[in-house]
Amino acid sequence: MDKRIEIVKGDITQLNTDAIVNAANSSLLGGGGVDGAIHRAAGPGLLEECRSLNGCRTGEAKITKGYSLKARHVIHTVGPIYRNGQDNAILLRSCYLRSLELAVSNGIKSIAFPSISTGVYGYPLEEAAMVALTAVNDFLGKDDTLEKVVMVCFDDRNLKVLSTAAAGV
Ligand code: AR6
Repeated sequence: MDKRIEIVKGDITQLNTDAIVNAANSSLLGGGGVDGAIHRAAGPGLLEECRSLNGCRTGEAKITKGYSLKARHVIHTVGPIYRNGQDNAILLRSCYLRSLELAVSNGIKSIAFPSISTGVYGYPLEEAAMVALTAVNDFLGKDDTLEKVVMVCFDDRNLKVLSTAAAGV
């Protein structure tokens, strides 16, 4: 696995990477989980800017400023709602790749991701961890501008699953 990938336990709203990624919904107008936490920590300016973006499709990403966050930018991506018979992995991989592309095109050097889709959207954590790490690792294999990609785990189980998956990437 690329040495620029770090797996940490914590609250993504507290990180001081150049950008943090939000696991949003297609409205981009806020919600629960990490989305709610990011909007609360960033303050009302974030929602105001999000209103001007006209939403975001599943698997795509949009960038805003970070407002009261330590991070200068928030990259909002919309993970798939996990369903049988849907290309869940392709959509989830796309969230990571589109977010990293946006980061690079905006001169961002460090970025932090939550475990997209693994909360309300029901993506099994083990499967999601493998998709996430593989996508980030593949991207970094072709990029020499990003300096750090932090995979933020909110709880012990998430940390254990991601660490185990990392051993196989
Ligand atoms: N820092 C890091 N990770 C967190 C934090 C935090 N502060 N809070 C939660 N997590 P979820 P989804 C983890 O449900 O499944 C929202 O309502 C959490 O433990 O936030 O992509 C949106 O508006 C889990 O591992 O996002 C959408 O409607 C991970 O973040 C919908 O939920 C993702 O859980 C998106 O669902």
